[in-house]
Amino acid sequence: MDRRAFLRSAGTVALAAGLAGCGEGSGETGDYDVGMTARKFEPVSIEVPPGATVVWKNTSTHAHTVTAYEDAIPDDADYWATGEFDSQSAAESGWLDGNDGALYQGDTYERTFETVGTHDYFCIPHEAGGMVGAVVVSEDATTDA
Ligand SMILES: [Cu+2]
Repeated sequence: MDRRAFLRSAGTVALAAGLAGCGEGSGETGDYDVGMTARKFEPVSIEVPPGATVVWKNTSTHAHTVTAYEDAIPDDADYWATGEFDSQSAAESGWLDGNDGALYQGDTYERTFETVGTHDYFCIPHEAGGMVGAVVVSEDATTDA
């Protein structure tokens, strides 16, 4: 099988799996909370109650990261990022070294948020293009993620 035929059949499998996933009742927003277009998190900001798990999904064909701003998360919150890095500088180095922490098309990342406050984050390769987002953890949040 040549590469193109392989990609075509792989795409078909992915699509079939996606359709099979529909209707299994994981909520009104489908199987994720925050999608990623070519250059943007969608929605940019999401508000959740403490203890909620937020699921990101790369809904584009571009590689992205979900990387917390070390200085823009609550002081008592643990650092978080795709690739499970423990600091922003480690995440940025990992990306430069070999795209560590990348989410490719269809990949998901999830994180449970316990600490009330605003957790700002960005996508390493697209930060300059404005690909940033926020998880706002609030006791007043009415919708569970
Ligand atoms: Cu990106």
